[in-house]
This record gives sequence, structure tokens and C-alpha cells, in this order.
Amino acid sequence: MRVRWALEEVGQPYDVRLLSFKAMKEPTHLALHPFGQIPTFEEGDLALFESGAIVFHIAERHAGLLPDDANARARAITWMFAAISTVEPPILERQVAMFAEGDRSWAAQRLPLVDDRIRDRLGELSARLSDAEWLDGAFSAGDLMMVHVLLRLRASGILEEYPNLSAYVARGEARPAYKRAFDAQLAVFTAASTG
Ligand SMILES: N[C@@H](CCC(=O)N[C@@H](CS)C(=O)NCC(=O)O)C(=O)O
Repeated sequence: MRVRWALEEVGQPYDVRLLSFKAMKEPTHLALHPFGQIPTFEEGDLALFESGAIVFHIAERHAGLLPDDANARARAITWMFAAISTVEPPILERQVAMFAEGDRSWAAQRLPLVDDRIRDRLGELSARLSDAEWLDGAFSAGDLMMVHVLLRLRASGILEEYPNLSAYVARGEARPAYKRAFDAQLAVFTAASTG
């Protein structure tokens, strides 16, 4: 979704290649992604992995996701890193705690600790965002990454504890480019479940 959304924001056409979980771990895909994951991105003879690096590449090469002013650009890039290296880790930890470790005897004790670590980050982010529309001026790749990271909390109920962050995420989802990306992604799952 991050890569689709970025491509939709900058108006670049793209083709999607779907992979099975099995194919992700096979040599052809491991040549593109050393950790056997998705997404990967190919453009001419360039192959990239890591959603943050791919979104950054798209944002650098096409107008619309990074400001022209050098300092504002550096700050937008900083928010990209903040999203994936500071805000996302405890959110990912929650998913591991629930889905990979949910059957362990200590799972019920661990989850509240992880949730509190998420709340620490969201409280700080909420204070910084305050009543602004986006993190630093106009919408940027930093917002794209942050909104998508926060969307991982959709089912948790935690995001709703921070009304300005909920509204921020809703603003991201309301962007026409997000909607196009989401509809295209949804169509993949709809086709898979009805096909
Ligand atoms: N840090 C990576 C994370 C990639 C990732 O976790 N991908 C998931 C799908 S969203 C995946 O491929 N999971 C299968 C696996 O790890 O085996 C990125 O942002 O691209």
C-alpha cells in the first residue's frame, strides 16, 4: 500500500506482480529481497526493497511528495525515518505479541506493556502534531509513511485515544491517491476470494 500510494500521489503508472508466500522464499525473489519479503520495486535495471527506501526513491524522482526547499525536504525525510524507526517498532511488536505469540502463557501480561510503549509514542506524536493538518507544512512522504504506520493500529482501538491522530489518519485516507491505491489493493483480495 505504501508504494502504491506513493506512485498514485506522484501520478506514475505501475504494474503489480503478486507473489505467493512460497514464491517469496524462493531464489528468484531472494535475489530481489534478501529477507524474502514484499514489497520490492523494479524500474529499468534498478531493483529496490524496503518500503521506506522505495517511497523515498519515488519521492526523489517525481514532484509531489517532497518539498523543494532543502531544509523542508530534510525535515520531511526525517519524518519518514521517524515513522519507520521510532513509531512503527512498538506497533509491529503488538502484531507479533498478538499473532505470533498470542498463545504463549505470558501473552496476556505482555500485551499491556507493548500497548503502553505505543501510547508513549502516540502521545508524543500527538503533542507535536497538535492541531496541524500534516507533520510539517504540506503533505509529504513523511506523512504518507506516518499515516500508513498508524493505520496498522486500526483494529486496536488505541489510535482513537488520540483524536488529533485519528483525524490525521482520516485525512490521509481521504486523499484521492490513497483511495485509488486502496481500491486497487482491495481488488486484488476481492479477485482472490471470488476467483
Ligand atoms: N521493513 C520492511 C517490512 C516488510 C514486511 O514486513 N513485509 C511483509 C508483508 S507487509 C512480508 O513480506 N511478510 C512475509 C514474511 O516476512 O515472510 C518494509 O517496510 O518493506
